[in-house]
Amino acid sequence: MVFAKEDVNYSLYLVTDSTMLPPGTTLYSQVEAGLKNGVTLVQIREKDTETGSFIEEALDVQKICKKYNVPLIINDRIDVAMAIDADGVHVGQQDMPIPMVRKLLGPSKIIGWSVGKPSEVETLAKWGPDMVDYIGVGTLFPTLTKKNPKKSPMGPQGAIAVLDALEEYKASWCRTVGIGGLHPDNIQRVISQCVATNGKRSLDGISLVSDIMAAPDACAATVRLREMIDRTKYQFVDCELNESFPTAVSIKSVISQVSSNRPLVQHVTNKVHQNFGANVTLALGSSPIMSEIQSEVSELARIPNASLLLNTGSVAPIEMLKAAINAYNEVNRPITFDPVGYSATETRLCLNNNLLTYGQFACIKGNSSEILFLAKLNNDKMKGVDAGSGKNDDALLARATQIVAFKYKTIAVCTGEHDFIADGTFGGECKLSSGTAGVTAEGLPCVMIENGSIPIMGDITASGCSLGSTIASFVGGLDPTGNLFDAVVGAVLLYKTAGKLASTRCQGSGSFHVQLIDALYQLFHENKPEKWSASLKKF
Ligand code: 3NM
Ligand code: MG
Repeated sequence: MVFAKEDVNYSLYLVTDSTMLPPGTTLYSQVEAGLKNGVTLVQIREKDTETGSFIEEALDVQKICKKYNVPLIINDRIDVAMAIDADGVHVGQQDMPIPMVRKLLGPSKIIGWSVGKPSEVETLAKWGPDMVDYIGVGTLFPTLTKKNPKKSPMGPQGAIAVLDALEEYKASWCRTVGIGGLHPDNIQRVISQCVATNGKRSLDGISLVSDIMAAPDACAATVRLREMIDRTKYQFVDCELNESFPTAVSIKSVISQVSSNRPLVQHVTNKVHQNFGANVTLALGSSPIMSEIQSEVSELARIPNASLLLNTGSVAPIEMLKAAINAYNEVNRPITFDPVGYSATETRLCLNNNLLTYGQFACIKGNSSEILFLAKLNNDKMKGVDAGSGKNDDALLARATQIVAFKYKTIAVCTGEHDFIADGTFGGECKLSSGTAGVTAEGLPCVMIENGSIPIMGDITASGCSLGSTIASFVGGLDPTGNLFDAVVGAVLLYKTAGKLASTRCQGSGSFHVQLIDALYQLFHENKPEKWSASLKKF
């Protein structure tokens, strides 16, 4: 095959294994099913096959690859690769040294190397651009495919370290594929999270064995993978920081948009919040729907101005939550995420982390303890800083909010005595899969709402959760050109002002409940943010 090495498409790289074929399939039928549906590169990997049979098999696979104009790589066996004139080889750390492989194969063949740590990148960088063309970065997750694993799973953080090393050692020529335990339930997060810290490179592709080779329907499996990879494709966006801060005028405009767009706010939330959250949503001219039915999430997400509130105090099954995230992300409708009790138990930590890596959120809202945990600032510095304590370290909370905004490319909200809101979306431009050039967390716009605490808020149920309903209404009601930061800041300001107003009008916690809804209704319909008591300070 004649092809230019730099044109090789690494996006979906199939590695074969003839020991896991389901009944009724052959190595060839599985490879062809893959090629027909979007596999862009094939590697024959046979660990227990005699040379003669290996060559026969390789020649047959080569014919299929040629039909689809896709390069064929041979694992480990340089002799086999040379004998059949394959397009390249892939070798591991314990196999033939790369300079020898290159000498045998010549300059035009593709050479791939298995890499698990930054020091190996340093080595390949020293060799320069004529040696290694791509690396298999792994093992990412546990896998049963590799019979004698020598490495333990590195996770996305390990892959990021390898990508950072490629940047550090300036190995710009070297392409990358992730490998090991990759399946549809983790591929999106792998693609979107495995990005060098400077935002300048991501994985060039996904490499896998069992998800296609062991699939009873390899066509369907490949279509699914292809669609997922194309949808999550990383783009390097040289984001410019948007320095415009919300004002009474911009918030007024948000409220007008919400009024005329009347968003549908799907709540997946805890039982205690359901009724109050529905009433808060109605007070804001929006329609609540409290649905946890997995089969209808796609339809709901497609309703004009749909918005999803995911509050993980809920008991909805994880599959439903993932389906909902997927459905809203797919049509680019906003999700407000409220990781209730983020790290209170192992179960919640695991659930919330799983969801956080699964999709893109317009807003992540938490109390100070949740946000500090999310920002991983929950060490000694955190002592004395929790949702209830009066004296919070403003600088620390602002920093944590910025880190969460940056890390998840979202609008992060940290509630407490003072509220902090940071914009990690670069004016709504930046997607999870986008790079952020030289911008760091500290550089993100951040505001503080100084209104003092409203103690009676803590005496009713679901007051924090209903701020989530308010944010979800506002982000759902925005026009397509509307500004997310304005919407979230507007929602928090409105909620705080309403809380203050209600606390002066009520006679106790029972009437506070009622007064809060009245105040939200009144302030929303009056739409005079210039008069609100809660005020904004740039941080
Ligand atoms: N190499 P599956 S992991 C062939 O870490 C291979 O270098 C790995 O199989 C490495 O997609 C692996 O079925 C097996 O998990 C990947
Ligand atoms: Mg090997």
